[in-house]
Amino acid sequence: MTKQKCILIGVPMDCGKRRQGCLMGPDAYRTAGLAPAIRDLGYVAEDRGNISPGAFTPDTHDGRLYALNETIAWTRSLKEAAQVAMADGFPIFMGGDHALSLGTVAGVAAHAAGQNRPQFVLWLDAHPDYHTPDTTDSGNLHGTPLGYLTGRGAFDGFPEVEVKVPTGNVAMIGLRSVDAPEREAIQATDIQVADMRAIDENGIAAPLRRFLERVEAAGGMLHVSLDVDFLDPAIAPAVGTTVPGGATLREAHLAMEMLHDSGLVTSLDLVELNPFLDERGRTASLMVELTASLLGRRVFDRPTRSYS
Ligand code: NNH
Ligand code: MN
Ligand code: MN
Ligand code: MN
Repeated sequence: MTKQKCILIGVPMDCGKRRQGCLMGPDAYRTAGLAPAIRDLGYVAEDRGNISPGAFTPDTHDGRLYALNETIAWTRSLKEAAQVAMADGFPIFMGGDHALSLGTVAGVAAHAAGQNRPQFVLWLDAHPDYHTPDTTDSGNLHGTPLGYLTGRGAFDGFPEVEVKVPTGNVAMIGLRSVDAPEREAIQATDIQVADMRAIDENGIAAPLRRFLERVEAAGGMLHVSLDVDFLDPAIAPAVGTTVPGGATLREAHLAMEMLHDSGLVTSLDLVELNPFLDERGRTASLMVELTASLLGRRVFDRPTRSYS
């Protein structure tokens, strides 16, 4: 990306699942020094404070879907905020759980359509989050954003997604916990998938490079949605849904470095950080380091200074 203004938006959204704590995420990122890390790289970093959901009828929590009304209210305000922020710079959404992407990506995609550019989405996550309200058995709406954004199934009460993200513009990297209805649905699409088995065999660079080439060829805008559980829980314990066997520290940094070098990334979600589950802030700090890599922090300019 060109050195532009980074706009930090706190999203203390915690209703996408039952386990609480993600509402502390935005302040954990501030405490871990996200804004100064960005400024060190030569950008302007503007923290716009925290967003709130619009008014909503309180949820009773006795339905199948958890906190449906609150999630819809967040989606409305986030979609609007994301669209506004896109016009001003490079938005970084400091979550908050992954349900926030229902709104952020909808807003970002609406902006891209206004620019006549296709929207691409990179989902870095242990999970595909490709459920619909009908297929989820947990009832946790953080498992549904990619279902919503691609126009899969009915999302009654949610704002209409005028600009859907085509499944062919989505890549999921890091998968290792996929529910049966998600697996079946994904296999029937052209979504690009690199599960952990593929990463073990071929590395993370190959599938990411392939995806970036497609974004570039299409003149697309690229939204990156980084779920803490993409990372191995040994290095990132502050998440409610730990799944062993995740990305290593170097796999994650390499992905971020390649994303920076591509110059294609136009918006970023940092999601699912639960500071209540962290160990001396190490996960929040790691997420700040990864964001710095995405924004261009590096040891040397390529090619590597090497004696070989
Ligand atoms: N697929 C599961 C569900 O729908 C888990 C989703 N949890 C996540 N997604 N953390 O990233 O409940
Ligand atoms: Mn997720
Ligand atoms: Mn996940
Ligand atoms: Mn499930």
